[in-house]
Amino acid sequence: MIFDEQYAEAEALVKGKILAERLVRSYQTLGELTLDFEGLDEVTGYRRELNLNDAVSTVEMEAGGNRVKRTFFSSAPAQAIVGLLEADQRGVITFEAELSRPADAVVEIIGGDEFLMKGQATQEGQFPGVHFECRVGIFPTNGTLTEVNGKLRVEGADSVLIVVVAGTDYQGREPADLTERVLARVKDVEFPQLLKEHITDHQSLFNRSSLVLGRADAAEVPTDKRLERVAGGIPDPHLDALLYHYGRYLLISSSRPGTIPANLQGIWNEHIAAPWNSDYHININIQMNYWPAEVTNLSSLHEPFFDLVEHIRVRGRQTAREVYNCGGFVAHHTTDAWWFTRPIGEPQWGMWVMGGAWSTRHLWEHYLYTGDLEFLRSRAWPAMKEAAEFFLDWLVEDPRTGKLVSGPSNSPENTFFTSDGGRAYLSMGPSMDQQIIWDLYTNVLQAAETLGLEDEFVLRVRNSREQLLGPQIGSDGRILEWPRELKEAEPGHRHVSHLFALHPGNQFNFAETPEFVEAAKRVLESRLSHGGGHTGWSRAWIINFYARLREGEESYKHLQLLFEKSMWPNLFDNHPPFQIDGNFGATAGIAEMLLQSHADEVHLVPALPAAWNEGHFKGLKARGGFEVDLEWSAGSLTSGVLDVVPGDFEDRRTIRLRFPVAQKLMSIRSAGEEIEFNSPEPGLVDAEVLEGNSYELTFQ
Ligand code: FUC
Repeated sequence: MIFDEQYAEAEALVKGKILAERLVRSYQTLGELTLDFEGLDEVTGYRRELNLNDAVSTVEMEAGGNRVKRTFFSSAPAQAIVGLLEADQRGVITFEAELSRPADAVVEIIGGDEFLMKGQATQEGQFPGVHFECRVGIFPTNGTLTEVNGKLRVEGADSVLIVVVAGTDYQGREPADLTERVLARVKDVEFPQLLKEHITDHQSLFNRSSLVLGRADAAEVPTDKRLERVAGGIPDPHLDALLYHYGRYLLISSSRPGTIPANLQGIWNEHIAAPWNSDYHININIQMNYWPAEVTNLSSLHEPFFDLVEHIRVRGRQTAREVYNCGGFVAHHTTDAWWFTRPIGEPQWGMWVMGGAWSTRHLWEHYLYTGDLEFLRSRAWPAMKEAAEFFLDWLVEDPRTGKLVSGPSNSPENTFFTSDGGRAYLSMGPSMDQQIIWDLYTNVLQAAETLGLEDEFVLRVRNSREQLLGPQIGSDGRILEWPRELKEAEPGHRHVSHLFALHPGNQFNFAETPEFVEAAKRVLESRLSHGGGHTGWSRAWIINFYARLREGEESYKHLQLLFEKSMWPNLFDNHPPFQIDGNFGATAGIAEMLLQSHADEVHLVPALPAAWNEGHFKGLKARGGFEVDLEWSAGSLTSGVLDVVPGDFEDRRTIRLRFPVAQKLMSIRSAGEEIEFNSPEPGLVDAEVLEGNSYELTFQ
């Protein structure tokens, strides 16, 4: 029907025969702990801080002649949220504590100093979900602790330790056992010890990379004021670097191995029925969450996303068979902690079979950065192979051209006008599908070569890739979003799906496909001139696109617009509402402006804006097993360090370095010895380097 332009009929059929009802179960907040203080009527010198180096939050103020301090942190080693309330005089801390939840919970006080909350999550009384349990210990030093109307009242304490622990029976865990054990252990450890363990753990990840821009004293100004200034056109490079570090802090705090991945709100969802269920949208959002993982040196935090891919493979295999009679596995535009893979909702978003395939590229990227052959063999390859198997069955020949196309499918959430003036979503061969499949096939072929595999499957992938409908450029010089030139109903749409091949893919690149790079730029100009980039994550993607186009000033402009239009005063990204993908996307974008490695070369400062004229970074990762530190001044590189990190790459590897053409690489030294290198053209150097060695670079 779609080949015959019977769009409305095709959509009705898809709705009636393919799309299921909404299946998503909301990720919910656990509850709320309220501390209602007395003696704080007149407060001066209020200061609230989140220290990213320590991952410790403090509040300080003067109240009633006292200096009051509250310290809170969420500790991975202790598996608890720990707080300490202090004052500089003894016996002055008085407050009432209450633990509550809007639904599905019972709270009691046990042992005189502990809240115990128990319940089972539901969605308005239906769909019983996990059982949960939360314990909050209130442990004052001196003073009194009494129970008043279901609250705990602390009076005249010197200091108070607060410990929050929680657990659920998700995946067969035992919440009661867990919370009791954790709380008993934590309350016997001294606060300084808990703090030290927490900081050591956090810094083992956080300190792997750093970025210094602007002046440190900029941080004296409160963040809300800094945002106002940026909105008023005054750049604050130190804030740009802060956003980089904040994204890493957020990933460290929401995505540890063994947990489920960071969702639409990371873990910071405050609702029972959250916007978009605080779920796992796999039509860009979760991928964006994990864009910074490898490049900013937090590879291990990528794990929960790999686990998600393994989970959706199980049900996705069944979906592929039952819904489409295809092999392999398939997942659609969204999933949740129960890993459903069926197409749901409306054709505009639901009829899209690419969610699983796009996710598998993250496993491949992990290999490219780490060189972990065992990971490639045992985890990445099976997932990529199974994703590709689906498309070998799914693709059909376009009767007009003989090309293989994917469909019926949407170009995520965008609409086009049909020739009779109607609106439609579904086409055969929307560009994003074609690009994701090309990307998957290409990665599969490279992985097969690396693993020395050559069989019937590899041959079929190679042939299918040959026959795949490729990118097309329209009469106005833009990459087409759909398989034929169709007028967009929303020309400023937030998804810029047809530029997947520019970023995060690499099918469009300066060396091999300059005409597509140029046509991609036209797409961005058009989208933006119609109001594109209006959601936080969309803006963050644009920062990345312009970085790939090597246009630092444009990337920077959109970074500033992100601050201006799409950010809360605590620097949470605002879709609106709060949605964390824009934070992670911005962190990745900043990294992409400073270092790229998607085109078989390590490109130093590919998109450095004038506002970042002075600066240095440490610990950014490049594909092929490299770690890079760089320093620049007056907009020119001065020096750097290239570490050739251990992995299963070749011990002796050739690296191609690209840097601004106006500059010259003067020397590469390892252990004081000069290394010879070739410079095929200005701004390009080829050198042979050895695994395990560290190389100092000097520029002029
Ligand atoms: C995608 C986007 C929306 C939103 C939702 C959670 O579908 O189109 O803007 O971010 O995910």
